[in-house]
Amino acid sequence: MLLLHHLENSRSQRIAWALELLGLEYEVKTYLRTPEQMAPETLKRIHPLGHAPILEDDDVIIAESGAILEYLADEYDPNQKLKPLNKLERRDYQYWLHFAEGSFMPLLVMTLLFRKIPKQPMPFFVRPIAKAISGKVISGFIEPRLRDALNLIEDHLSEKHWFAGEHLSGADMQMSFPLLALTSTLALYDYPHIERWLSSVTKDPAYQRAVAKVGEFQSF
Ligand SMILES: N[C@@H](CCC(=O)N[C@@H](CS)C(=O)NCC(=O)O)C(=O)O
Repeated sequence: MLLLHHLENSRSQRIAWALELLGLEYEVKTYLRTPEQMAPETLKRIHPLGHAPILEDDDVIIAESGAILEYLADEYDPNQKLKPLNKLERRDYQYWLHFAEGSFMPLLVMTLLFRKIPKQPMPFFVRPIAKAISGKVISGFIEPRLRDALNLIEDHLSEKHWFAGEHLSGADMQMSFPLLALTSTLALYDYPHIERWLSSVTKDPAYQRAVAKVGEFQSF
């Protein structure tokens, strides 16, 4: 039996999308975030890091969304719904599958953390300094890299309908979380191909079924 350990408002949505696309039967166990927005300690009983998503397949436990997508593609994808169809698609599939968590998500997580720093409790005279340092890191380090990443994605999607080519794949699932998360804080008007791709994502029937089951991502 497939069991998706799902943390509310999180990356686990992409795994529900994959499970729906493959037409698999699965159950969802939903965990609520703590007041600090962390995963609850109970998730550590399933995997030592206690991060979502985690997929349980009888006695197999898999963490890391990219690894889960690869597992589903290896074990449950005889009709190549998640997998790339040819060698060329495979190159793009692998690149974007890894880029999503390896290069893109760290920029979003850093932005979130540096935005939070000046809001933490601290002596009043330290706050302007914390604000200035955080602002400098965001504008000097993170934002230029984020722009480069968005330009790279926009260029790619100006030539391909989906990340791996002309058909939906696990690479789109991996890229969906950071791009959906970004739309909650940044208008993507300057990136019409990313907007077009996001609209294809949200219209996908399997995506809609997944959202109906595990909820829509709210904000980052
Ligand atoms: N690279 C991992 C990241 C896992 C991760 O950080 N998940 C977040 C949810 S979006 C989480 O569990 N956060 C709660 C916490 O860190 O306490 C993946 O793609 O699965």
